[in-house]
Amino acid sequence: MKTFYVTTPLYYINAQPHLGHTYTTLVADCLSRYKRMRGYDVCFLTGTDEHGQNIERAANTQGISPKVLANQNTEAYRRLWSQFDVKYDSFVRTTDKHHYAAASQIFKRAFDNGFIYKGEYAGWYCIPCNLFGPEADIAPNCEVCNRPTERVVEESYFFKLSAFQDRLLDLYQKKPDFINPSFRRNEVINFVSSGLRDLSVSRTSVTWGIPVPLSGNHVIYVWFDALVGYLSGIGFGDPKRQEEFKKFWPAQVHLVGKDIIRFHSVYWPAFLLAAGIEIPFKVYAHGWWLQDETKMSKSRGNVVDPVQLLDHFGGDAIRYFVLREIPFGSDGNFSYDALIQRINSDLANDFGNLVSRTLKLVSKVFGKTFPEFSDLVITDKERELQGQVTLTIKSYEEYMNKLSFSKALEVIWDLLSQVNKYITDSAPWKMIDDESQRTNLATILLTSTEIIRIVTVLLSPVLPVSCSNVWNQLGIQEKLDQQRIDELEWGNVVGGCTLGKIEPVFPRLDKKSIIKKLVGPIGVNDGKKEITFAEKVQMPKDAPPATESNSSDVPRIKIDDFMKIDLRVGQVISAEKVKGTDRLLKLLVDLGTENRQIIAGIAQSYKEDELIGKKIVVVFNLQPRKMRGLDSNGMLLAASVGENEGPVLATFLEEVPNGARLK
Ligand code: ME8
Repeated sequence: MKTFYVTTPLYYINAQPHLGHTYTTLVADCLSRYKRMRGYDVCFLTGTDEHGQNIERAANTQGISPKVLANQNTEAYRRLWSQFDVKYDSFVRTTDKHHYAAASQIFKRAFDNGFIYKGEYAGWYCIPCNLFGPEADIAPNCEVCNRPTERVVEESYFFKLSAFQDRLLDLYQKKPDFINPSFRRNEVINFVSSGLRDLSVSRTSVTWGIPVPLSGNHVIYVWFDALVGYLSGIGFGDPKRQEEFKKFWPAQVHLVGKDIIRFHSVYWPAFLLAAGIEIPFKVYAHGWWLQDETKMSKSRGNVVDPVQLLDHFGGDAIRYFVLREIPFGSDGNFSYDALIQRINSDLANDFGNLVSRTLKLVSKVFGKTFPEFSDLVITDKERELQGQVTLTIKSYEEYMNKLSFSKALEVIWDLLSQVNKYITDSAPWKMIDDESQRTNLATILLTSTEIIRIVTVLLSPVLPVSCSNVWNQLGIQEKLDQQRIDELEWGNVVGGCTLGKIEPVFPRLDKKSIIKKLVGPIGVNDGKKEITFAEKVQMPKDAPPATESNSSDVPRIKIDDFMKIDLRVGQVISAEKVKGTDRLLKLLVDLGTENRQIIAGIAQSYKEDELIGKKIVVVFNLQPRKMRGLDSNGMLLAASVGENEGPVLATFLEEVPNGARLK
């Protein structure tokens, strides 16, 4: 049996999963269901990346151990995948015991083969992305997330990435299919051609990680650790699972977002080559889901919450939307308008309505059981549709094999539109009472039902729950997930089957009422552009003049400068006096995606109890600093109103979600 091994990234657990993570996982689920239906022995791996400084810090702030935090947060991912009916075969956590063994082994192999040496790292580091920054005198912002990097000077093991430049270029040359989509290949080739620096692959200032097998006080660099998850998740490092590893490695495809293509197409093959392990066949980097044209990400606070999408629209509709709406590989803007439009038009009208009007007519004319007709009148119209079905299956497979999900769905919808037209043109409902039209009527209904059967099989990787519902309505005894797409062909399969309960598969949504419900929990407006902070908080007409200086004296900054400051809504969870000071309070603030400790000089104006629950404005991307020996991670905004008065906190007149960005 042919095998197929597909992976998603192992997601960081420092925040809740959002639509972006959900997207990659849904794609992997759809692809692996499709491959199973093509007869492959599939392994679909997902998991969580649980080590690193950001987790260590978040746990410290919350006063719990990193492992406890990891246990809590990895559950959010598992729960979400089960709610979306995602059927993965392996879920790897980088804190799994056998993963420790695997990562140590790969590190040791690379060392023994002469590709790891000891040195000192002095440079910049982005803690949330676990990415080293370029050489610079002042802290550069991270090239991936644009947040400020931090200075790191410490002893480190280095991986001789520079030794792999030629072998990597040779790989891209000999296996042009390794990096996908093809336009990403050139980016990677340019990066590698411009010269590779050796990579620091251990840290001494972090303790939450896998110990370097050669030295007690180093832990393995998080990316080295996490990438090995693709091996440990299928048994590498576990003597009892060697067969499984041999069966599935090398992976057919690593699905990733374009943000992490370099790690997968440069570092990962180099690590594998250094350890003497075969490299995967393909890395596919898809585009980003955007909100207001910027990447949806926890750090920007503009994420769409998949749990709320599930509550309002159901898993299948979301699966269909994300796969259909943007071509795999490109970026796309998320909008509720587009989502509701797809549900109502494609799912409820074109597919759902075809199923219910066909099956209702069948049951009205023939009762519960499809007759086994032998004397259908096949005309040119039916022959044309049969030909169309054959072509659709072929194109669908071609597109699915290329991971062009949107195109694969488009060809199915072309077929649906033809069969809908066929029914409308033939008007079978006019034939119900005319005995002389019985055979014609049967031909039309069986043709339509047959196409529904085939489309249901083709759509089942994308719409597993709804297709299984349609399958039950068709009353076919064989199981849907045992259907083989490559064996699908036209035939009177439904003859003799007894219909199940006929009910709408995709009820239409009332846009107005759904938007009304969404305004509350998800915080959207009616599909128009988001209301900006400036529009929301208008200055009253009789506002006093600015006290600091006249507006003409104040040097102006450009909007780009302002946009560098990331302001977020926070909510105070706890507050206590910093010992030995009159002015400072130690606050724990909920920022939606994380809780942070902030030391603020507001004790003169506010008692601790008064602050609990208060919504405030936090400078989110300020470098953490120490105040009176305590970590302060962010800053509150407050107005200074006079020399003898304490500061007045900026807050909100209306309810705002924690973590919302101010702009
Ligand atoms: O990078 N649009 O984890 P991560 C589309 N732990 N996809 C998105 C997205 C968006 N706006 N935002 C995130 C890591 N994703 C590492 C991976 S692998 C060995 C280690 C998806 O939690 C996309 O797949 O930051 C992206 O590459 C991944 O989530 C990043 O997840």
